Amino acid sequence: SAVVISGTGLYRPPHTISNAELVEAFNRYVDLENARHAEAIAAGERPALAHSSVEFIEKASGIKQRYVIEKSGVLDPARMYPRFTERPDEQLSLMAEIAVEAAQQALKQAGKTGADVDAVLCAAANMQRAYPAMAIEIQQALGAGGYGFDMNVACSSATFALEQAVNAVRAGTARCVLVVNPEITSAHLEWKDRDCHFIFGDVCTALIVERADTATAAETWEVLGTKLATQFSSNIRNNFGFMNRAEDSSATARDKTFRQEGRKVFKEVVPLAATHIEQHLDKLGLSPAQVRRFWLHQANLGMNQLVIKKLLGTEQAEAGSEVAPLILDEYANTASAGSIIAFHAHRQGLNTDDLGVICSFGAGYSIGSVVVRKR
Ligand code: CO8
Repeated sequence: SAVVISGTGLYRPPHTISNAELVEAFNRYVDLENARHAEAIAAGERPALAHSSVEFIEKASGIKQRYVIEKSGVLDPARMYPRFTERPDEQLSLMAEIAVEAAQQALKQAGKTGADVDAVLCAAANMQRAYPAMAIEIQQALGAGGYGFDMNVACSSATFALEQAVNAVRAGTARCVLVVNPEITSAHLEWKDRDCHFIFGDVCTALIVERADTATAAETWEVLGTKLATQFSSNIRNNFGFMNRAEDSSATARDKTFRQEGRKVFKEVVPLAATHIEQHLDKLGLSPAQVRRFWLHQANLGMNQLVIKKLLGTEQAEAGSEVAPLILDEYANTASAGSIIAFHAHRQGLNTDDLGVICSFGAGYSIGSVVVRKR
């Protein structure tokens, strides 16, 4: 029997930060820092920090706002990161809480309950803790059976998890798999760095994967194939980890949060992603022109435009149009959740047998594509 995606869910945090709000707080931080170090700056011992700008952000990225779970800490120029309260071990953790919300929506869409789930894959660019696995906490909160585990392939966590889910169902080791992507990017973004402070937003997505003959949802998407690839690069990197203490390095040092060589990433990843999709489709006997919709990773508008141009040629529709819907203007980059938000929010208007491609690309580098057909 075919393996299908039978439900999707989306947890959207309660707060938005517009580019104007973000830049205002950032510039206040810059002014405070420059005043604090005025002497060293005047003596040429330290470079002055530069202001950010709304125009730059929109032009360079296409991002207009982002959702965050906690806003006041991010916009506090004396802090510049969210304010979360540590929870006791007995309380559901924040990452599990947003995963459960997204999961419940996906289950509802699939016509299932937590008890139907027998595998939970929590796939995200960062985990709240090392263990016990977030997935096992989510499994318990939903009343699911079977097993759960966490996996991290940065921006490609969701597509890589989808392949694991499809394989588990195909092999019969699970009947109904929940994939969740809780991305609390606000906690590991460097909000004090103008090169990247605008890039990320918080969100959680969820997917239900099962066999077509167990699916009861009105709308299901057959997974025709998955293709994963990785190629090592330090151009996107976060050195935060359990070795920091033993290495006597500061957990607050710049290299312990997100950093990247944005230009290099742009240049290197666009051709990788386009070629990856082309080769995947070719292996399935398909061509890009036969695909009705591309749900691409949401990092940068220009990047998606180039990927689509390479796939479809210049006269064809652009990214941001119906063929490659854009959600990053509203959500910013949500790491692994981006292409799944696009799939969740923009799959209307497709008919039975229409083809689509979900594709992620990002840190690692990692690229994952999933070719689906509407049933
Ligand atoms: N305001 C004003 N000016 C700015 C700002 C700002 N905020 N930031 C930079 N500038 C300046 C620069 O200093 C530079 O000045 P100069 O020319 O004098 O040196 C000038 O503007 C141009 O800067 P850039 O060359 O950096 O600008 P780009 O046009 O390349 O745009 C981008 C920067 C938007 C970052 C772009 O390069 C990009 O989007 N690249 C692709 C990046 C990408 O897709 N990365 C994927 C990362 S996500 C991922 O894989 C998941 C990781 C795990 C999640 C982590 C969660 C926290």
